[in-house]
Amino acid sequence: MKRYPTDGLIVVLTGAGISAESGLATFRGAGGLWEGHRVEDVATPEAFARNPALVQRFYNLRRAQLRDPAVRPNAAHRALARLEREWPGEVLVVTQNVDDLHERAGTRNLIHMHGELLRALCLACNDSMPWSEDLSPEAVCPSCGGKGGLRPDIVWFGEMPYRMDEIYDALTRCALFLSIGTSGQVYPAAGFVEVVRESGEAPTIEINLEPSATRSRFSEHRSGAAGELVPALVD
Ligand code: BV8
Repeated sequence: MKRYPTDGLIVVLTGAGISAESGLATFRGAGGLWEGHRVEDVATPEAFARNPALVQRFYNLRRAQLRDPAVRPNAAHRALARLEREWPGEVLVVTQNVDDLHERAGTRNLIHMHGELLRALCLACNDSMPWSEDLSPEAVCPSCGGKGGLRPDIVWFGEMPYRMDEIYDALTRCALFLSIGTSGQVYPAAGFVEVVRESGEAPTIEINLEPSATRSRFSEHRSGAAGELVPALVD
């Protein structure tokens, strides 16, 4: 980060591409399909109401993947954790991802704006709790005495992402904005670069295998694998 002589706030947005080299499938890599279903058709409250077993299976399979010892943080996750340790200013990672690879790499200042695969939400009392096993329609909430069923604590399409006030506050204050491994197709995350541009002169850098849908809004684009380009940038 020698090229950026500042100790200001760095905001880093990450998407599924940063976890691809850890073996986790991206959304659009498989053409946005899972077992023939469009993700946008499975990751919705309507899909869960219509066919809870299908939606639970979608997340149980992905949760089980996280338990696979072969799925580990990669060099990009580790470089961001090092940046947080070594940067003189604050570093905030805002991830669209629901995996726990940033935490396992050592990142502390982290917002999961789309929720977390390893947490469940009670349909009755709205309590969120750690949950690493399979979720079934029969699972009941321990907080409200079994009155409510449990859903994945995931932000579905049509639902409000988490901690948006904190995210927008950081975007308007940041001295540098990095976007890593996202196709820029899902809002409001895809609009974050605009918030930064409207707030001042902070450089905005996109690191992605290919130009994203919002590439033209970034001051710089670096094409390539996050596992190579993020450590190189942090150095
Ligand atoms: C909301 C949890 C309002 C689920 C997810 C029409 C136009 C514009 C917007 C909308 C519209 N209709 C509806 C909307 C809004 C909608 C939206 O944006 N839809 C899109 C599809 C058009 N958004 C919402 O509904 C959001 N909520 O707007 O609420 C509101 C207001 C008031 C009150 C209530 C509500 C909620 C969106 C959140 C949905 N949940 N995730 C789950 O994970 O199962 S989104 C899902 O997509 C994931 O979180 C994923 O991370 C995210 C974005 O995808 P990416 O991360 O970018 O992944 P993708 O595969 O697309 O791209 C990966 C990239 O990495 C690729 O470019 C690839 O080239 C690159 N790559 C691959 N390998 C590597 C790499 N790069 C570097 N290195 C590598 N090795």
